[in-house]
Amino acid sequence: MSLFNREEVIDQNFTRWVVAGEFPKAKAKLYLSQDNIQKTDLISIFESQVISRHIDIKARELKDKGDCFYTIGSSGHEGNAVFGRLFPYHDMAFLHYRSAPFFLERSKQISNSTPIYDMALSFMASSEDPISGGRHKVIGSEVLNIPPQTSTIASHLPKAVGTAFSIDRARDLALLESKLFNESIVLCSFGDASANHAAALSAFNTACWVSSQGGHVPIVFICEDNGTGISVPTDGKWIENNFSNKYGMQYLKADGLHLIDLIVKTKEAEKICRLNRTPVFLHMKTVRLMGHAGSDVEVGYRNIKEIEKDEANDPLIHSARIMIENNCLTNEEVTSLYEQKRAQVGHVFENATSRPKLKKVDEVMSTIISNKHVRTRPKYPSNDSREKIFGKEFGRLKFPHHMGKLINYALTDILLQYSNTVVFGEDVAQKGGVYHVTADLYRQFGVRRVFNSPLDETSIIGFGLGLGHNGFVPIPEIQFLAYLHNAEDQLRGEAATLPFFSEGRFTNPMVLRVPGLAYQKGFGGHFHNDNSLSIFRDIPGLILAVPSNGADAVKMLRSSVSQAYENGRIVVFIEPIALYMTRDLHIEKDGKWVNKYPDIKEEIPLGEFMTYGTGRSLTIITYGNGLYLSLKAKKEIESKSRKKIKVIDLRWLSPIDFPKLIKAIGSCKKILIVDECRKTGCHGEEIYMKLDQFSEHDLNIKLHAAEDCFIPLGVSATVTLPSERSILNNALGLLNE
Ligand SMILES: Cc1ncc(C[n+]2csc(CCOP(=O)(O)OP(=O)(O)O)c2C)c(N)n1
Repeated sequence: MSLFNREEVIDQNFTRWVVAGEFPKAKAKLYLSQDNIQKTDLISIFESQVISRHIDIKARELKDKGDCFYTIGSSGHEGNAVFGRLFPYHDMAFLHYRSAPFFLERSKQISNSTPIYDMALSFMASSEDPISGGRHKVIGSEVLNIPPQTSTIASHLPKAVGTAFSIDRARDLALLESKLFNESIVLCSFGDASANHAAALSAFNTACWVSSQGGHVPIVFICEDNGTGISVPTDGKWIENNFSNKYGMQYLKADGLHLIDLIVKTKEAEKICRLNRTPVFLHMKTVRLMGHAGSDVEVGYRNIKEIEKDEANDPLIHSARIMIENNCLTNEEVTSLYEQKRAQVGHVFENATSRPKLKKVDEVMSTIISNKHVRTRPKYPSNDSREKIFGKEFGRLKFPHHMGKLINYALTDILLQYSNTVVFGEDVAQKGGVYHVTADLYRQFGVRRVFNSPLDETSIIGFGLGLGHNGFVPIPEIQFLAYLHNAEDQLRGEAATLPFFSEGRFTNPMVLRVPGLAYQKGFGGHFHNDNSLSIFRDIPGLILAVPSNGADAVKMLRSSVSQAYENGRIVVFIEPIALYMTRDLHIEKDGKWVNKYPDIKEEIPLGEFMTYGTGRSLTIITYGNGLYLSLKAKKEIESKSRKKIKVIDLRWLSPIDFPKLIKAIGSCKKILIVDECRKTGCHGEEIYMKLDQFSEHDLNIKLHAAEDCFIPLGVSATVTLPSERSILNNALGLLNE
């Protein structure tokens, strides 16, 4: 037997010890009579544990042959089969990657399930894999209420909290779109090392924060503590010391090697959580067998004695002992079951090796934007109901207003039309947001629809994702663009990948409002004037909206919500702060930057841009503040050059319809891209590159973007940015070439 081939050692130990009746001692003597546990429960759980073990062994064998691609196993974590048995499948489960036993056991709750084959297809990355369609080895299932998770640790915790919160909120609002039952709870499992992660701490904190204020967050956090994170040990008492006294969350400890203890503690955790609707932390102590994952060689960092000690505490051997002690199975029946399941798994996995894979670019990419649950949007609200909700403001809709006010009106109509929308974020409720864009919404719609979040961006986006899992269309706000970076993994790692890895079975409908960009007058400073959108440039499937004026903002916000509602899309809606209160364009009191509130049916479809002017000497392509400044400069450019130009406002930075853009440029050969964001990584770079590549004409393109610098304070705040003057100079330069 090889020092490196621990699966063979573990496999042989099992049969040898069961035949010889040599079992490790239990920490506590517990019997079936405890808590009315049924033999059928134990046998079923044990069977799932055995199947999971054989899946690990077989997957490794197939990986060596090159048939199987990703083998992060569940060995040592077989205790989680208990959770699969005890929690009904309508409790949504956000799972740790070592949850095969859970999945196998939960599958038994529904008829006609084929979990071994489903998992085999996933291991083999076959296009027939019923969850990811061959895109990743994930544990997930729509019917079992298990959103698929890849292996970014802890990133699923914030959204699990959001889903937990959504359950009672959906009940209180009588939400028709709600997917979970009123009595449902949420499960969320993770490893001991993952419990240190900022995303995890954010989730625990938010769950407790909400709960301590009387809010309902029915979630069982399950920490599967195997004492190590890859090669870094977790101190034996760390998890208990850290979480046993957390305000707002009850802590329970269970022995992951002892099915009966685990069943008793799990039932207790479930009862507390389901009845009290409060968070519970269930700490399952266990071991990790066969190293971390496929290529990991545990002897490289762990003493062989320690490895053997864990192997002697194999949960399967403990479970076998419990089966025999409680007259559920005899020694022979245990070994016979073990071999039967080996044969079954072997057969199913071998069959799956020949199943088709994704081979073409289009096939792989077809699920980036996908949604299997298309909805038809609700009817427009009646004028009577609008009048009621707007109150005295209703009569003022016909007057011109600045962008901040118009977005506020649009949010009112949206909350009225879509009863599953909620607005939340830092200071958005009573205060109405830093810039009053959410003013009055709290009063109009109440705390259940408009609420303040804890000061934690990860939780805000995570909450949004979680609410989306249960029928809501969340409209969260990140207070300033710079702070989105604190939470960007929730967008790029979690939200954007979900339809891709689930073939649209799960989506993240959401409109994330983000006030941002620079040019705030008399108020510089980096964090309130962040001028970089590059984070959004490379996230496949994300919609990025940047309106430049109030009327556009209203119409684009409506399209954004309908994209989220009908198509399950994630939209990031950037609101240029500097233009919130802007009223005039050329001279004081010209009122050229205020608009009347657009008719309730008006929208701007995705990708549709706006052209100002018809000149062909020069085209300025821009967006946001860049449009405002370019239009300011346009008159002087035309009078100084005696040539006519046009200015294109992109409005949507993702997607950009390049064929249409090239058509709009027409025969014009000189292009000035005005991008208010930092040169490196700005959208202007992409526009430059694609125009150059796709246009049939030989274009003379210039990118005029902000310097690669942060925004300083006070009067220096605009020094590094494109200005009316610099746009004028660049335009004249191009026109004179
Ligand atoms: C955010 C993130 N950082 C690092 C990793 C790499 N990584 C994968 S698993 C793992 C250890 C996790 O340990 P633990 O949470 O204890 O779970 P276990 O694997 O022991 O079950 C690490 C560091 C990751 N997947 N995600």
